[in-house]
Amino acid sequence: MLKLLGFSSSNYYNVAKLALLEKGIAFEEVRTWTGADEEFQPEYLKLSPMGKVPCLVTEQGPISESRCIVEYLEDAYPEPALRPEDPFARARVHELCVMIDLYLELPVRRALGHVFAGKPASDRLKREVLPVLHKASGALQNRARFEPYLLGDAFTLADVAGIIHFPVIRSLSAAAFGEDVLAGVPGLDDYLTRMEARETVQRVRADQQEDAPKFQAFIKERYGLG
Ligand SMILES: N[C@@H](CCC(=O)N[C@@H](CS)C(=O)NCC(=O)O)C(=O)O
Repeated sequence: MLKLLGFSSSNYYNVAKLALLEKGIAFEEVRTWTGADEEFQPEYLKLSPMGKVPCLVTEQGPISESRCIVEYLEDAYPEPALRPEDPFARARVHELCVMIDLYLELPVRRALGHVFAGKPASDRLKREVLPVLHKASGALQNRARFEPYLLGDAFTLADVAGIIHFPVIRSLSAAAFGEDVLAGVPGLDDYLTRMEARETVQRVRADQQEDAPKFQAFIKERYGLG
């Protein structure tokens, strides 16, 4: 059986997990903390070379990077499909996923240390990150349709990315920069309310809640934060 390594407080872990749940693929969860380095579980680097979660362990070997994991799942378990058949529509799904990953989640993640430490972001970080987030919020408004899903009438990998990452982007940007950078996206609030009602998303959220105190204890012990 497939094994998914990581922890339920991680949004990237939850991207892979939500795709597995939506596709109805059996998998076992193996709680694995990050922080792989020379003193801390270096053996994990054999599974996930950058030391990150999630990691999916298949019969053929491990795969890291959430985007690569979900693309693998689409190729290896085509039904139900979370990508359109049409090449252009498929590229549009991929485009939105990449925009969410690279221009929203990754920049706002730079503020994570400040938020864990209970401090606002530095002026420099704000200057560097906020313009990127504003531009990406515009890009999202340019592409997203919310009819009823992010890119139209089918639930796709773009929804998997959106459902999991948008709430994190909103709360982190509000905490670090005093501004929810997605607040002005028309249709987003209703979309997220609809998506939170999905059974698969509720399972992800319940596990996330259960994991939260354990994750907090981990970062306190490992990094003295939280
Ligand atoms: N690009 C990676 C990002 C994964 C990631 O950053 N995961 C975090 C947890 S949410 C992590 O493992 N952080 C530990 C580290 O960066 O050393 C993906 O899409 O899987």
